[in-house]
Amino acid sequence: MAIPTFVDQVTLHVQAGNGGHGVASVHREKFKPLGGPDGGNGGHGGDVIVRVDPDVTTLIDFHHEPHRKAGNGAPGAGSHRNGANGDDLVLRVPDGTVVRDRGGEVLADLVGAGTELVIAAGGRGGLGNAALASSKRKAPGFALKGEPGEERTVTLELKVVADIGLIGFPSAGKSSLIAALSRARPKIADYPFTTLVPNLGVVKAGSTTFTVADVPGLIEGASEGKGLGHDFLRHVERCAALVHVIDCATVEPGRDPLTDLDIIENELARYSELAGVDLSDRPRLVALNKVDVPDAAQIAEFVKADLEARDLDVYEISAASHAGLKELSFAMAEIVEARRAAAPKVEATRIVLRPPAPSGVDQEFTIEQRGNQWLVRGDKPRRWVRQTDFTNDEAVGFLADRLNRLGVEDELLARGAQPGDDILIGDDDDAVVFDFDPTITAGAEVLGRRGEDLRLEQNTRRTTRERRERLAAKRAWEIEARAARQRGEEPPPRPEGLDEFDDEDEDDDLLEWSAEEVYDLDEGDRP
Ligand SMILES: Nc1nc2c(ncn2[C@@H]2O[C@H](COP(=O)(O)OP(=O)(O)OP(=O)(O)O)[C@@H](O)[C@H]2O)c(=O)[nH]1
Ligand SMILES: [Mg+2]
Repeated sequence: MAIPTFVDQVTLHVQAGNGGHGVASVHREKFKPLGGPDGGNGGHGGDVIVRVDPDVTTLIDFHHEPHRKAGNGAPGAGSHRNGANGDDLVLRVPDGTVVRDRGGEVLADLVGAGTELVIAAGGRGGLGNAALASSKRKAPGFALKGEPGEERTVTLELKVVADIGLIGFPSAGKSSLIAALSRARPKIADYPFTTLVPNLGVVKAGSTTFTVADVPGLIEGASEGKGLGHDFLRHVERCAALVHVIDCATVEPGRDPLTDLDIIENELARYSELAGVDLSDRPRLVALNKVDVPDAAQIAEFVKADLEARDLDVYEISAASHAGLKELSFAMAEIVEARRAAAPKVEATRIVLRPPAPSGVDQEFTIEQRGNQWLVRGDKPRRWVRQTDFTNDEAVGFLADRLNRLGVEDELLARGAQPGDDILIGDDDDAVVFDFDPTITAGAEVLGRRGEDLRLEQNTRRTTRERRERLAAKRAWEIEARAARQRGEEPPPRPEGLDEFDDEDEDDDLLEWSAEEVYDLDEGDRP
């Protein structure tokens, strides 16, 4: 088969850029041995984006090059130097491209110039130790790793957004007609099914420019798979009008213009039914072709009145001699103009679509029990694990702290996880396994050593999260009380349960990583 001029479906493998690693570095200067952390952040990886470009009419580039990758973020460096962000990769696609995921689910139907979809998001760059420093931890000895960019396999499908569709029997002259009307140069031959994939042509009539699609020929029973079937009719689903190209010169038995028209209409009706799209409301034009052949001219003359009696707009044409083409193309233009005038005006805004997060859950994390294994899933836990350099204890401690703040440990305890259970975090295939080693006791019977009952102890120890919450509540109350006293008013009563603050509650280490710090890092804000 010749190189297809029109590729309408292609599988594309994309890889977004990886985030650059943050770096742990300490400023060095003569006579100043410990100058503080100065490790810069890694750059973000580039996204892979598909964007509608009206100048692109085929997906053929992706057919030739189905693997695409965006740029990686550069790693950070010492002296507060941040790595450069990776370049986004913008893939230009034709108007009307439908993007599906591997499972066939539609991610986006890209219509309108500039509409774009991020099909694979770049990995975030890791923070360097300078950005991780806080008032309490002045010199972190670790940095966060850059996250890997998303990898995705999608299919791109193009429904030709043609204004006019040419339909008819094989060899009726559809390709000859589009060649006569436009600069399209499809294969033309005197055997059936010359056209295997649709051709698009751009036609100008007066001041109107529009596109015409020439699709393969239809025969009786196409809806049952005869000939080339009828699936290619999806390319004319969005057409403003359909043009019946009818061969008036055929000598095949059982063929005549009226029968041909009925058969094609019947196949269109079957397609409408099976595909769930109504084509019956599309205006029809009839082009009686090959009138340069004397017999054909006679037949055309003869059936014209019958067709017009059916309220059809009929044109006697010859794709060979170009007779009647001007009238036909102006009739097409008129329908196209009417449809454009009726269509709601599309704002030229750039629409940016993002596929939903793969997990699709609202909660920050979910926990699933499998025997004495616990699977923790969620975007944040997964990302945090990827950012962690497991060869560095401090980095692992930072991860544990972040997970605690999110409430993972509390939830595990509440669900009955026992010390020593396996905690799996991340995706099924590359989860990281931890031993459950809770820092606290929520239920004494869970953690009390033999011979002890922690419930009897006066200071029931609280989880780190609870302690932080209590501390925050106390601080809020203190501020309010002070303000009230300044106004000369009675301070509000101490909140319930906060009457005895013990040493544990006042533990300054609680503020080592303040919640704001940890979460702000997470929103991608760079200091
Ligand atoms: N005499 C004459 N022959 C024509 C005319 N239009 C097309 N033909 C011939 O009819 C044959 C079929 O033409 P195509 O344009 O390939 O027909 P098609 O409808 O695209 O056919 P498929 O692609 O097979 O569905 C070719 O041999 C053309 O030269 C015409 O106006 N006059
Ligand atoms: Mg053809």
